[in-house]
Amino acid sequence: MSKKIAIVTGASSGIGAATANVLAQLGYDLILIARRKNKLEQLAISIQQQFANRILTLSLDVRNREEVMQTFENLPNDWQNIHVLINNAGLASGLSTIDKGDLNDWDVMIDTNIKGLLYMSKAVIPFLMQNPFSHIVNIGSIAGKEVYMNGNVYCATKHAVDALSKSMRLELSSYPVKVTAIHPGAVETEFSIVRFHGDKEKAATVYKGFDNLVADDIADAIQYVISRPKHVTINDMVIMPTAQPNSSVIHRTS
Ligand code: NDP
Ligand code: 8X3
Repeated sequence: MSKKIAIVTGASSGIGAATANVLAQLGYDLILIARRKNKLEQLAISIQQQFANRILTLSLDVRNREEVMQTFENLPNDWQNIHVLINNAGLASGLSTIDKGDLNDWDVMIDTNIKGLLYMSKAVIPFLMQNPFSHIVNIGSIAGKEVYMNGNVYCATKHAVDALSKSMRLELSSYPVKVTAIHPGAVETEFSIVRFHGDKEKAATVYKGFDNLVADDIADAIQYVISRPKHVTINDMVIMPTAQPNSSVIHRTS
C-alpha cells in the first residue's frame, strides 16, 4: 500500500500552493490539480527539493466533467490510496450589480465554484470511502456566509459551497468521511487579479492599508483541521483578517 495521498485542486497558486507545501510536510503524497501545468511542475520541483513525497501533477480543468471523471476512473493503482481532498479551485470574475453583470463571468464562477467542486467530489468520494476517517476540505469564503455589494453571483456560488459541505457531511458520516468547510476573508493571492480580469493595479487596491490574510494562514488552518484525532471533526471555520470584521467592512490605515 502506498503512503496516504492528498489531492489539492487549484494548486498552481495562492491557497492551493501553500496547502500543497503543508501537506507535503505532513508526509502525504500529492496529486496537484490546476490548468497551468508549468506552475504545478515548478511547485512539485520545489517541494521535492525539500521532501521525498511522490507528486502527480494533473493539468485539469475542473469544469470539464468528462475529463474529471475519466481521470479518476483511470487513476493508476498506486495513486488510489486517497485520504484527503482539498476542493480549493475557484475564482471570482467581475464585481458589478446583477443588471450590469457579464453572463460569461457568471458562467465561469458557477461552473468552477459549484459544478467543478461537485465533479471533483463525485469522482474522488469512492476512493475516500475506502479509507475511514478520510477528509474533504471545501474552501468556501466569507462570501458564502454573508453577501456584499456587487458580489451577488460569487456570493451565491460560495453559499452553495457552504450548503454542499453540510450535505456531504451528512451523507458521508456513516463511513465516516470527515467534511470541513473553511471560509476565509480577504487573502492576498492572484484572486483579485483574476476577479478584475488581469488588472493588477486595481487588484492591489483591495489589499491596501490593512494586514490582509496570506495563503499560509489558510494552509495553517487546513493543517489543523486534518490533524485532529479521529473522533474530532471541525465542521466549519470562518477566518478573517483582524481588520475585516465582516465581508463589507475593512479598517484601513491609508
Ligand atoms: P488564486 O487565484 O491564487 O488561486 C486559484 C486557483 O484555482 C489557481 O490555482 C487556479 O489555477 C485554480 N483554478 C481556477 N479555475 C480552475 C479550473 N477551472 N480548473 C482547475 N483549477 C482552477 O486564488 P486563491 O488561492 O485566493 O483562491 C483559492 C480558493 O479560495 C478559491 O476557491 C477562492 O474562491 C477561495 N477564497 C479566496 C479568498 C481570497 O481573498 N483570496 C477568500 C475566500 C475564499 P489555474 O488558473 O492554473 O487553473
Ligand atoms: C474572497 C473574499 O470578500 O473578496 O472569497 O469575497 S471576498
